[in-house]
Amino acid sequence: MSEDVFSKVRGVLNSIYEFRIETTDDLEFFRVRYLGTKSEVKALFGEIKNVDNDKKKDFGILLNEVKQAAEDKYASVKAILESADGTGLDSGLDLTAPSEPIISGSRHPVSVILNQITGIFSRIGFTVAEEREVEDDWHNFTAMNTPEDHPARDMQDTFYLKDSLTQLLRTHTSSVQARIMTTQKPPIRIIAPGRVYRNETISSRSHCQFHQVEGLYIDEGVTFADMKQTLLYFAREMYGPQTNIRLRPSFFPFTEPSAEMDVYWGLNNEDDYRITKGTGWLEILGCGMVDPNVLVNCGIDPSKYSGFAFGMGIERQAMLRYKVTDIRQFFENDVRFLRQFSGVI
Ligand code: 2U9
Repeated sequence: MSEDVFSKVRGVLNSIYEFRIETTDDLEFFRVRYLGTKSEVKALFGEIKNVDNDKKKDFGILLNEVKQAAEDKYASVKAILESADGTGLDSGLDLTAPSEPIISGSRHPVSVILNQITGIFSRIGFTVAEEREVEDDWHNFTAMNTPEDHPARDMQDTFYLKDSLTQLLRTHTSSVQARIMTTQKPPIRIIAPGRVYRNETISSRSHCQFHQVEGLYIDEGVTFADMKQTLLYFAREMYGPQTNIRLRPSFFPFTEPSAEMDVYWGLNNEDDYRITKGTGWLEILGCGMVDPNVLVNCGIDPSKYSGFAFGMGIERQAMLRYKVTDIRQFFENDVRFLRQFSGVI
C-alpha cells in the first residue's frame, strides 16, 4: 500500500517539473493545480494515513520536497513574467523558437586525403612516423644519395635557413625515413606524411609548400613484386576496387630501379582528356627499390636487407578528388573554399 502512495507522490513531482508555463494563464493554472486549497499537493497530504508507520517520516520529507518544488517554480516563473524590462514570457519572447544553427568547422581537404592514405597503409601494418620540418642537409640530401652538385641542393630550389649552409626546410619527407633507419633495425615499415618546402615560383599548379606521404618497407627478401602488390592494393583502396595500374621506368637518386605509377582514370569526358593528356592514365606516385647506397649511408647492410619506397604529393590527389584547379586555394584559408568541405571526414 505504502509503495503505491510513494509512486503517486513521485508522479506529481515529475508533473511539476514537466509543466510548461508560457503565459500568465498557464501560471494561474499551475497555481490552482499544485498550490491551491484543492491542489494535487494538498490531496497528497491527505494520503499520509495510508502510509505504514515506519515510513511516515520519509513520506513527510518527500511531500515537503514536492511542495517546495511547486512553490519555487511558481515564484521563479512569476518573476520572469512580471519582469519590468519587458523580457517576460508574455512580452513575445518565444522560448520554443529553434536556436541559431551552430556552424561547425570542417576538415581541411588535405587532411582528409592524408588521413585516408595513412589509414589505407596502416591497415597493412605501416606505422606513421613524424619528424622535424627544419632539417640538416645530411638527412635531407646526403643520406638520400643526392650528390653535392645535384640541382635540388641549389639555393634556387631549396630554402636554407638564413646564413646557414646546412640547415634547410625539408624538401621531402625522406629525411624522416633517414632518421628512422639510422636509429632502428629492420624490419621497418613506415609511412611519413608531412609538409615539405621547395623554392618554386607559386602558380596555380605549384607552390613553395605542399604535403607528401612517403612509404618505406625494409626487411630481408623484400622484392619489386612486393612493392607492386602493395601499391596495387593502395590504388584499389583509394580509387576503387576495379582500378588498374601501370609502372613506367623512371629515375630518383634514392631508388634503383625507380618507377612512376599511373592509375587508369578513364576517358569519359573532356576533363578526363585534359587531366590525363588524352591517355586515360594518370600519374599518382613515384616508387622504387631503395638504393643500396641509401641503406649503407643509414647503417643497414644491403647484402642482408632490401626494401622499397614510394612518395606522393597530397595536394595533387586532393585536386583530382575535389576538382580543385588552383593549388593556392589549399593555403589561403578562405572560408568560402573551406566551408565546401563541411561534413567531409
Ligand atoms: C628512403 C629511400 C627512398 C621515396 C620516393 C618518390 C619515389 C617520388 C615524389 C612524388 C611526388 C615527390 O611529392 S612529390 O613531388 N616522390 O616520386 N619518393 S621514391 O623514396 C625513398 C624514401 C626514403 C630511405
